[in-house]
Amino acid sequence: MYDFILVNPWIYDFAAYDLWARPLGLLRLAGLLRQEGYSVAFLDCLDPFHPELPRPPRRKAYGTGHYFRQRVPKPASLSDVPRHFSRYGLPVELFLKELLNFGPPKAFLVTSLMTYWYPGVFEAVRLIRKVYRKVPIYVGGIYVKLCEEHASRFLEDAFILAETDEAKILARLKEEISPSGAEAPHPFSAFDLQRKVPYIVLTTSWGCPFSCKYCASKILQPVFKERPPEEILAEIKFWYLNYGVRDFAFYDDALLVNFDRRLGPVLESLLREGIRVRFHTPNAMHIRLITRERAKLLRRAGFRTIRLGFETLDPERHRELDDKKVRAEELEEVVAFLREAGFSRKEIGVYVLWGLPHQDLSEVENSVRYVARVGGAPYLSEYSPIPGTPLFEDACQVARYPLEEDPLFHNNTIFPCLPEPDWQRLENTKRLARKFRHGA
Ligand code: B12
Ligand code: SF4
Repeated sequence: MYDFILVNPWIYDFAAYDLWARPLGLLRLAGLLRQEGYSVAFLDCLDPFHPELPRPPRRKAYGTGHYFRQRVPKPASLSDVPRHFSRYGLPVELFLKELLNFGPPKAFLVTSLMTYWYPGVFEAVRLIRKVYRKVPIYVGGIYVKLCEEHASRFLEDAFILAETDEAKILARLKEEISPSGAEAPHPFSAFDLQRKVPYIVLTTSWGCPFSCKYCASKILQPVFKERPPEEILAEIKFWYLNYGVRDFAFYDDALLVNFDRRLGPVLESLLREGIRVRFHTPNAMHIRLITRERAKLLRRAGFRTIRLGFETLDPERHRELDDKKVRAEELEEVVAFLREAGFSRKEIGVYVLWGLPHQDLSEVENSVRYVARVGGAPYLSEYSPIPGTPLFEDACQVARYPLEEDPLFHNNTIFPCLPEPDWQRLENTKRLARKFRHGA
């Protein structure tokens, strides 16, 4: 009997892609629990490598790729959105088979990510409860933290743990479940519980010193905390040497903050030791913190996917969003540093935020053109309203859905804050960004 089975639920959405998307919080907890002598198993609803999937999903560069998906009916409340809706991940029968194979544990730990992905969490809890009627189920993670009241209302069969501090989570679990005394294979996040390890995701810090009005960073991690460089280095080397991993994605909100005492020394050490890996930053980095020297070091150390948080060219919008991380004119210089260091346009993705309350599409298109003009690749990032953030109230006022009633309405794909979306015009703007990404 396992002490814990950790569950990564399905995604129900209009689109989903494995862009280095792993349940890092859950796999870190698994690693920490093993160090406390607990035996753990991992049931990954998003496993793209399950041998019994009806069709193996296509995998792409650097370990990214598609999930298996099955079309499901669109929620009635989203019927105005002209897109299909799918469940991404294992067919339900495979999930049940895995669940039975593992046998009942002392407890289940179910994670949650985007607020609007809660249907996958609910489905996992419902099925676990159907099979194992008495085993405690703990549910935590980002949706639970941001929408605790909603989770508590609908997940009556589970214990809701709206906590993001690892020490407090561990203390709570230790109070209730005693360890069987299993030996931990290593002290890092438990990626070895996956069927394959095509890449690793990690953070070097938690939280962010800035407070942009649309962002949940301060709610999830109120205090900015950093890991010692030696620990980060040891983690990268462990996966490189023992599992042959070459692709690493950082999940930090503030990867470059205090560069000279955290990321900088890690990269220098890797270079000194001849460790050749590729780094990716799907979560944006702070533009202002990239200097000419740092750009060169990032390149030499193997950074291949750069994403920069630019958001908009409009200084008034930056002020309104309390977004102090960048001024528009800083982008041009930093893209030049990166190009000089050897990054191609395609490798320098620049996020432009759209779908904000009261935002005109001409502002978005100007930003996209500007990014392309200075040599970057524009990536559109649709605004997702998040409860508890300062912008959420404005969002509620303009949204065409009751955002407070159902987190499904936070889905970025539906542009909830556009009172009357012109889907054709939105498509044209996407096309414009795509054209510039391909260097036109
Ligand atoms: C990495 C990341 C991504 C990855 C994918 C992540 C994944 N696994 O799928 C990528 C880059 C693809 C991505 C995309 C997007 N993201 Co994102 N992303 C993140 C980020 C930076 C890190 C998440 C993470 O792993 N954190 C680290 C781990 C350690 O923390 P954790 O999971 O919370 O776990 C802790 C606790 O919650 C707890 N815990 C976790 N599970 C469990 C289970 C139990 C039982 C218990 C007790 C505890 C527990 O333990 C951990 C202790 O440290 C967060 C911001 C953040 N700082 O968390 C945003 C965040 C989740 N993303 C967000 C947004 C807005 C988006 C996008 C909409 C951006 C855009 N406009 O394109 C897209 C949407 C993608 C889609 N398809 O819908 C928002 C949330 C939006 C929402 N409505 O929920 C966040 C919060 C960003 C923000 N700062 O506001 N994202
Ligand atoms: S800089 Fe990025 S992570 Fe930090 S508060 Fe602003 S949007 Fe959030």
